[in-house]
Amino acid sequence: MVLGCENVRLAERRAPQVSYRHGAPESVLKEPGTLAVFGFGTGAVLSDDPRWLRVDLESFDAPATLELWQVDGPVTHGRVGDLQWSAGEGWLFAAMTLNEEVHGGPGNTAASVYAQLREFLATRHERYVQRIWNYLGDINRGEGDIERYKQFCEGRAEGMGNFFADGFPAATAIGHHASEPRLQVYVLACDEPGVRVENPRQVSAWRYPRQYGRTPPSFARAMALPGQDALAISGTAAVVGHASTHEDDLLAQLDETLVNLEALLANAGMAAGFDTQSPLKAYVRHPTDAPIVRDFMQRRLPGVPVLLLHGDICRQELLVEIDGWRYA
Ligand code: 3EB
Repeated sequence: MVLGCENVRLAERRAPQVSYRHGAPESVLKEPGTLAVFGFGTGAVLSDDPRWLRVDLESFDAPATLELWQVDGPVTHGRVGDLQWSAGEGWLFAAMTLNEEVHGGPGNTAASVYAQLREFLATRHERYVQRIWNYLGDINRGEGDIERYKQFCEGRAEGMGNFFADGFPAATAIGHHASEPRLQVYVLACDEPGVRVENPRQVSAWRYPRQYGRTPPSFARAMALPGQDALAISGTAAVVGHASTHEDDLLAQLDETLVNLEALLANAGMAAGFDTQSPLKAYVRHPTDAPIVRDFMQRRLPGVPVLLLHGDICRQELLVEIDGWRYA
């Protein structure tokens, strides 16, 4: 008997497919292989499904866009305390949304979220965190070391403990404008480690000098996912070396950000450019800048799916930040 392809199929790792779509969350959640579905802002529905997350950032897009993470097999899901999770094909989604009023400010809340995530991950095969998103309110409030972002960085590092001793995952940290002071953190993890990628144009965040806070930010610039078929790109802004560039110049910041993104792709050994399979997010500080950012992205990255979100970047002088995915 000749073995068919299905009999000799190699257990090859495939990254979750990330895409944007218009539609009803309930129908997307019914599709096989749906690991996670994200809605954005107050207009998004609430659902008890642990795979559904309403993100505290408003979208500039109408009609509202959903973000989907899909894997090639069955998905299980559940809740543990304040944590929601789903898993399938070696991949894991987990999310926590905690109210800072209950947990004592951005630092303590971050420490609590990260400690709980770490404890949960220790119970799972999928304990290799690839990518983390952090959304907190009023991210730039407070001067110097007490700026809320810097408090968050301290609490995050404390909550992480030595869990990321081998290196930090890729990440994004953005300020939201929700009425409640919620900290939202969600992760993509896998049962195999990925490969961290830094940007040769930028000082690694964990080596930022003292002026950016007592505890430098804990993230890698990107992560090549296990299977090497996708790059998860961290929040990327107009930072060169460790310094912000082009203060108050939106278009120059966008140009510099694209140069940074291309440098990351090159350093990951990937071909240049983004395409219809590379969903990106652009976080825009001032709503009045949104049409300019949309126009820039359409001109410079034609055909690339871009979700425009209202979010504050963690340095006051930065007006825009981009993150996303690039498939090989
Ligand atoms: C920067 O390059 C911009 O604290 O997790 C980007 C991505 C930024 C992630 C984080 C912060 C974080 O430093 C800020």
